[in-house]
Amino acid sequence: MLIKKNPAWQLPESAVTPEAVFLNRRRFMQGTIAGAATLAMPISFAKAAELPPAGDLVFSKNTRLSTDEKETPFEDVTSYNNFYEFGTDKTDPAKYAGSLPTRPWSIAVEGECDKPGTLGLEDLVKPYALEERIYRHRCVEAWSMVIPWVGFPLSDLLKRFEPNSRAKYVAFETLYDPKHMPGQSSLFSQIPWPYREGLRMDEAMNQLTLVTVGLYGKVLPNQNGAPLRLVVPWKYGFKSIKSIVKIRFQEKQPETTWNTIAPNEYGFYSNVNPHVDHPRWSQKRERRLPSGLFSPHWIPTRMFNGYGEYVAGMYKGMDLRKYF
Ligand SMILES: Nc1nc2c(c(=O)[nH]1)N[C@H]1C(S)=C(S)[C@@H](COP(=O)(O)O)O[C@H]1N2
Ligand SMILES: [Mo]
Repeated sequence: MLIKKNPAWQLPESAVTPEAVFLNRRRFMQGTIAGAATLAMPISFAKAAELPPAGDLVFSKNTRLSTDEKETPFEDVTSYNNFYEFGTDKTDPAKYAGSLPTRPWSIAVEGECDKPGTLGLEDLVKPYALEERIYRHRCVEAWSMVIPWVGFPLSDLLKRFEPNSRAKYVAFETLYDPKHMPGQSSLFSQIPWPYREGLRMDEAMNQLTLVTVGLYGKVLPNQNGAPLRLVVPWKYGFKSIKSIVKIRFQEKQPETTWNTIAPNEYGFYSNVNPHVDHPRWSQKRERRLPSGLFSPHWIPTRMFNGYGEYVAGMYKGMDLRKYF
């Protein structure tokens, strides 16, 4: 079984304390405060997640798993989006996602597990202390951002449903709501809704894989996948599925949206890989946002988006050209 009780990498509970309460009011303090003061706090103060419909979140910073690269401004992160349920233009999600009702919201967890069930958003999120992780985000279209996400490890959530030994993959589905998602009712849409994604079990349990409920210290804006989305930072952005309503453990590799539409262009794995080009463009470099006509800000793309030390081991012996 892939599930360990107390993996060594887990944030110590002592790092999750009411310190977070004031950490959250502190975009001005860039350093880390974790350390002596935090360690002295009793673990009983560990804060369960509270998820208001909007506004500030309470969290601690995971500096170990955060990059110190310059963050992409909030404005770009929330106005240059891919969320085809709301249209295919980068500006469509910010224009149209605002009216999506994200409360009440429930998530069904089913398939190869001993404790399946459907939970309301609040119950699903409540047991977990939130942490901030500043990750690189690399879209398959060759642009990238640096985003301070707020969330908790997917592994912690999945364990709770007690996946069985046949659970080799995890499948995810986005909400289907054509009334509020104009892209789903569009006659021009080529996408078989709902949007679907999937991970191999070890990828889902990897410490980097984050269930995300916020960014820049605030509740996730709708255009970024409210109320709850995945962030898988070593894979192309389309693996980071938004506005999730269903999670299913399964023995077979899940069918995923982009792989189904164009299997020769978008693989199931879709690990960021500068050595395997997209059939229509190079993946050797990326435009780091903010990026302008006169300062496009091209930078080299890194294997596994720079997260190789955490993830390369999962692909040992695999031909990453074949399993792209
Ligand atoms: N449901 C759904 N999830 C999705 C998408 C989408 O169209 N629908 N787009 C993906 C793509 S291509 C990217 S790059 C990221 C963008 O996330 P962001 O807008 O928060 O930067 O979301 C991913 N998740
Ligand atoms: Mo993307």
